[in-house]
Amino acid sequence: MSAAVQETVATEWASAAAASVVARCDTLAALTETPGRITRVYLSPEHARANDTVRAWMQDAGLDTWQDAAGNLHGRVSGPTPDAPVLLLGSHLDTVVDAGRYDGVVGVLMAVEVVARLARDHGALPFALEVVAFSDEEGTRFGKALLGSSAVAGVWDDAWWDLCDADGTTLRAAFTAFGLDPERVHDAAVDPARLVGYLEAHIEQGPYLEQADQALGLVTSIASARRFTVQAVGEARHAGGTPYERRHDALLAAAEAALAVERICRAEQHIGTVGTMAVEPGAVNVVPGLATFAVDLRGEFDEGRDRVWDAIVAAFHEIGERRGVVVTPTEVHRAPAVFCAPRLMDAVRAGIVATGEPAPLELFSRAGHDAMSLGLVTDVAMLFLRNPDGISHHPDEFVAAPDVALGLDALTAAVERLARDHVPAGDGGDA
Ligand code: HGY
Ligand code: MN
Ligand code: MN
Repeated sequence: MSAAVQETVATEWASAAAASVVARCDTLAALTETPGRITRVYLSPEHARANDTVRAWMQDAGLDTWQDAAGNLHGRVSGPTPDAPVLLLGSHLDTVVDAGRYDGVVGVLMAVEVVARLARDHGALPFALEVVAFSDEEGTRFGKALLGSSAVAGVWDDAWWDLCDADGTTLRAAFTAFGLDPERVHDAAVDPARLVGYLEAHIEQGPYLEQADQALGLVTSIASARRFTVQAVGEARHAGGTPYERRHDALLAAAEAALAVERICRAEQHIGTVGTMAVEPGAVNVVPGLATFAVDLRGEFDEGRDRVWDAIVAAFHEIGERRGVVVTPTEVHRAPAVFCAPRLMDAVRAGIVATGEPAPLELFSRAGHDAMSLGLVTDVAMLFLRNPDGISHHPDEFVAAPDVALGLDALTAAVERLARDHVPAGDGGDA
């Protein structure tokens, strides 16, 4: 993939740091459960190895490190006093199945570089800087996304312990096997009163920065999301002897339902995807009796998302009635739209402009991010990096090192701006 045409030139530090970030993304790409593909899920041996690898890099950079009670990795540079407020930066180290190598990872590694530079070159900032490498943003293993950042945000729900992975292992069992204590998970929660806010750099996972010929973008809000597992229960029958009028074909009902998701979402300018489908009994000469599929639904606002979901459920009901198949959705994940904080957006926008880039494209993130969890308890903002052709959740996912370099300069300048404008809590500030 050719690097994007770059007008603005990053600093020498940023160019060197970007080369290291990209090389380290390659190193982490090798920590996978499936050689030749990148798959690294929550509470897996690969999760542990990724934490070990990034912990060493954090320590080399002079950060104090620890793993929290939910398996997230933290690296911190202290503030002027032990009770100084904390600015969080970071992203996630887990991946989808057969993932790209930059989703989440590049944001974690950029945060480490920026924090190390500011600690080295800046002396005491008015707040501590803490990088969080979240352990489960995707929800690949247990279906529920944002588990790691939910724990840090203090919104972990103990009802999740019975979630199961594809092998039937519960979240509780996997947690314990990883060496974590389920009874202590709530210890991972930060005190929102001590937070200055949360900044996350991430690839766009969409085509709009490339279309605008811009290296960096500013996120306005993050998609409102809901995820469902849907069961279509029909009747397994002989593929030869069963006339069509006597069939209750679960696969065909599910197929119609998947097309209904696309039709309704396109008509309503929302985003719905059926990403998995399993059929039973799964024999060439048996009419399928059971189909199980997943729906990922997103929108800019919660109200619109929920209205679209109601229309989808009505379509499922009509299909089921007509085919004599019972179609039952079960919600497994819900995250409200999160709106970035103007105060932090101003800092990120100023950071981008300080690199010499024009005022950035401001866009709504169709992808979910850990900032959705943190946005429940503190101010958040996100810096997007140009992601050629918007390819993501795919091995061809790419980000050009010069764009990473500009992102490093912009993120550094954004933190410097927050430091300059920081008003201590006692003087009317908010952290
Ligand atoms: O699914 C998403 O939007 C994110 O990549 N987890
Ligand atoms: Mn992702
Ligand atoms: Mn991501």
